[in-house]
Amino acid sequence: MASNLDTREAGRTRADDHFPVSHTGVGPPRRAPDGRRPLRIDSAHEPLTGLPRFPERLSCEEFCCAAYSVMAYSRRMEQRLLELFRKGYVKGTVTSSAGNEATAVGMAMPFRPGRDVVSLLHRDFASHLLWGATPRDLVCQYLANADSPTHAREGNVHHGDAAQRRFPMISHLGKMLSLVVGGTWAARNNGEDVFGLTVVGDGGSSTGEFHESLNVASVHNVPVIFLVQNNHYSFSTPTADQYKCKHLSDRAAGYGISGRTIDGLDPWTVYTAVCDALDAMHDDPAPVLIECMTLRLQGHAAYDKADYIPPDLLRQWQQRDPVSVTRQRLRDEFDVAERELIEVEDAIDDQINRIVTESLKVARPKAETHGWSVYADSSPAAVKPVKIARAKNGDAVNRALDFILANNPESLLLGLDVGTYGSAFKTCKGLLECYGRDRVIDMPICEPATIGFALGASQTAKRPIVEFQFADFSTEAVTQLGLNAGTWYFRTGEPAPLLLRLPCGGGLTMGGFHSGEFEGLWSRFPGLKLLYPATPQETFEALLAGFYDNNPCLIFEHKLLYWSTAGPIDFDGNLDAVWRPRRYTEGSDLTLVAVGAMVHEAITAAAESDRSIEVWNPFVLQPLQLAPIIASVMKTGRLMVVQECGATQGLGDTIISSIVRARGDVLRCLPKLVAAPDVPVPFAPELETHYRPSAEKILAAVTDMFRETG
Ligand SMILES: Cc1ncc(C[n+]2csc(CCOP(=O)(O)OP(=O)(O)O)c2C)c(N)n1
Ligand SMILES: [Mg+2]
Repeated sequence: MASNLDTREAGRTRADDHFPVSHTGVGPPRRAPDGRRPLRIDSAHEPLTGLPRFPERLSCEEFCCAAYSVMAYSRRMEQRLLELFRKGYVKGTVTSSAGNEATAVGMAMPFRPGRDVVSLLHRDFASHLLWGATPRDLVCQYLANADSPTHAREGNVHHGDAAQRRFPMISHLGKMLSLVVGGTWAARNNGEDVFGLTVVGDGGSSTGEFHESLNVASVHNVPVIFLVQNNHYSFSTPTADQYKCKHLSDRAAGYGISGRTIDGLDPWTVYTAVCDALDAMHDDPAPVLIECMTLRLQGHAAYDKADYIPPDLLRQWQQRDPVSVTRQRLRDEFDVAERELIEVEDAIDDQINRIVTESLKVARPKAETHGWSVYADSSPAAVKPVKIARAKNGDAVNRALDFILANNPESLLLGLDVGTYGSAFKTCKGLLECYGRDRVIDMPICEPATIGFALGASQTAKRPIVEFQFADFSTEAVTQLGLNAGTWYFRTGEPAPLLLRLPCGGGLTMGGFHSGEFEGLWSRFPGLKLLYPATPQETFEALLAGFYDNNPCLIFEHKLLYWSTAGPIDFDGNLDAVWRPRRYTEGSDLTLVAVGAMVHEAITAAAESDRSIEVWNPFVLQPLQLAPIIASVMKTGRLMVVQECGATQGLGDTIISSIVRARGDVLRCLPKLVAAPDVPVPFAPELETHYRPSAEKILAAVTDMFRETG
């Protein structure tokens, strides 16, 4: 699949793009033949990705020399970005790494870019350089110009290179941790010797997903370093208001893993701790928690003067500035001459000047020619035909999952109780026995981290399927699914093939927390596709089409239909043809549109009515495809939509307004929406029956419609 962010190829190999640290290119950057140290700028402009990585280790001198130039580069570049922000060239804001550079360099240096999996944070400018970003990329990203690596679709720190396993962060703290766990797990499951690094601040460590991700990584033995950058503040909130334990690394015990707190102001300490952790994880795959005590020498972001930090404390911190301290160490311990350091710093400044001057000349993005699609292409595909004489909806789910798992070794099924129990509604029965625990995986109760895990795995060559035990619990994962997975392709240019299964709907006396549908909620997120089948044939088709699509696809499976509706399955294998509305009856008086279990109520109503009613199911709820239904309305001149949920919760009003906006002129009367009242699904059967629309209520609405208009 070609990336839509094609600037990755454009202009990135030019010498100026590369970070100016030289080394001999083979082995550690020991002194070059001419006696120069690795911190010297080389006119050949070797990329930083050439530095020796795990399992090699640099000596303290080699490391400190290389580390200082990256730290100085980061500091100077960010100062420049702040200037550009104040002049209005940089958009958004700048969250300075000042005080965090030692940690950012020490933690990133041992890893292998393009192989290990990482997600970096907003104070990790130096780590991006070490992980393959070019300074020019980063400047263009901040300027949001036409060469921005995110095509100016995202700003400042929200960048990375998903294809190279450097997952771009979203703002929501804690949300990238589980992606690294999933990406690392998947790559290792594919036989790769891979590790993960994921970063969180002292503030971010209070999020639920910090806990969820550590727990999942521990349960599944995923060798990821969870690195906490504890800089004493979360925006204006000091750590005293953030947590009560002595060290955040103390929490490791709760996950049965090792944890330590180290001095994050000394790059060598961080480097050796990370190398030691990699050695340990190599022998015994398990996550490790490392808390680096760092500083934030400036406000949270460009707009923040940090006047809530006591001035004395800030002065003490400035004495410990890791860039100055490391510089001094080079002079004191390794006899680096002041002249040599100045030469390096001047060369850094020269390069930054050149890059900034050039980047300011880059064109602004053009809205007219911008590729606006939120969806990755899915090449037309066909699978072998399938015929099943008779199946219930629940069987159709089971057979479709079996088909997918049997024919796609990269597929895996995740969820609560999907393994041994065969899922709460038994739709996954027998799959564990056939495909094993590596492919049918019972997860801890953590919907957000499960979606994050699946999204990460989708970036390292898996095609995950996730079952929410009930659609109601999908609300737990709104950020991960709606904002992270849904926007993934738009932001990164990489597809995020995920199949999400949502057993939904009422009629089973399960009350407000186990009976919701939620297609209205999920339709609010661009980048997701929604399918709502109503028959075994449609269920089978929807699951296959959703699986083979390159985007996150949500399949609504009405629970009431699982074991109450039966029919044949005869699928010719044409996946493209699946994406269309379905018609059940032909008619000339009224177009009756229904989704989910309401399809069956609508079919019953049509059969009992003395009017000629054409019943349709849009089936594809996002992106809505209404052309055949509009054609039907042009024939009948009347439109009624039925949905099981409350009027403001579903897509009925959207369907009506889309049709009216397209061909309202053909309507002989006002369209009608038959929906539940706008209340939570009530529990008692008498109340729920009253709440849910039914064939009788549809018939009454049909009678009203014709009585009113003739
Ligand atoms: C879930 C969430 N809530 C609120 C914010 C707004 N926010 C952005 S950064 C930040 C402070 C983060 O502090 P910390 O995790 O300690 O990282 P630091 O900025 O100190 O490096 C906050 C509250 C957010 N990004 N995500
Ligand atoms: Mg902090």
